[in-house]
Amino acid sequence: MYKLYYMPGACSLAIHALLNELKQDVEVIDRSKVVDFDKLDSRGMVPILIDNGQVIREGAAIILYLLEKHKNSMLPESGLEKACFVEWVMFANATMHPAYGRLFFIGKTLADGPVKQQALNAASEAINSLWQAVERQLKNESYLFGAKISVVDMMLAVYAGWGKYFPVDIVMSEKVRNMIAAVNAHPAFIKAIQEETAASA
Ligand SMILES: N[C@@H](CCC(=O)N[C@@H](CS)C(=O)NCC(=O)O)C(=O)O
Repeated sequence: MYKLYYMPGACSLAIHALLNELKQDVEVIDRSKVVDFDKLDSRGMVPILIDNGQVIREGAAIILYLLEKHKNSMLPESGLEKACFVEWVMFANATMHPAYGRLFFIGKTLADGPVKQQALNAASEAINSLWQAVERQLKNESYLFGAKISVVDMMLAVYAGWGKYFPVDIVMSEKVRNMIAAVNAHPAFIKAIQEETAASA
């Protein structure tokens, strides 16, 4: 059985939902309940996946590891199709996630006032243009890669939930909002939230 270290509502939720989608057993462990979390050389962050005693860090690496290990219809076998899928995993993990990360950084480090608000606004404008890129990729489909959900949709839906913590206007088109709503109604995603809520109680 896998072990996954998580924080409620954090990016680790997408990996948890993916494990559920792949029908893999996982023990989820709330980082805040672990005294020696740093012994895992976590760099202070979740997600961390433990597979048979082996520690795997970095969300994108964990996702690609799981998709290569377990049969699924998300990861194309090779070539340009695979490159395109990996591009979007990286877009989510290394572009959209850090764009939201700037909101958290500003929120934590700047004193309340006009300078902080200006910085938050600039960060949210950058996020808005990334959601436009998501809209272009969606075309007229429900999810980024067509009618079937993929881990990229799940990652983006997790980050989309972070905007509410800040006094900013995050703008998403109806198509994007529908995709996020569909992820939030997806059984593997709902199950992951329920399991994390129970494990953190
Ligand atoms: N590049 C890392 C980023 C992970 C990351 O930023 N994790 C956040 C949660 S979304 C975290 O653990 N932050 C530590 C904290 O808030 O104390 C990855 O993809 O695994």
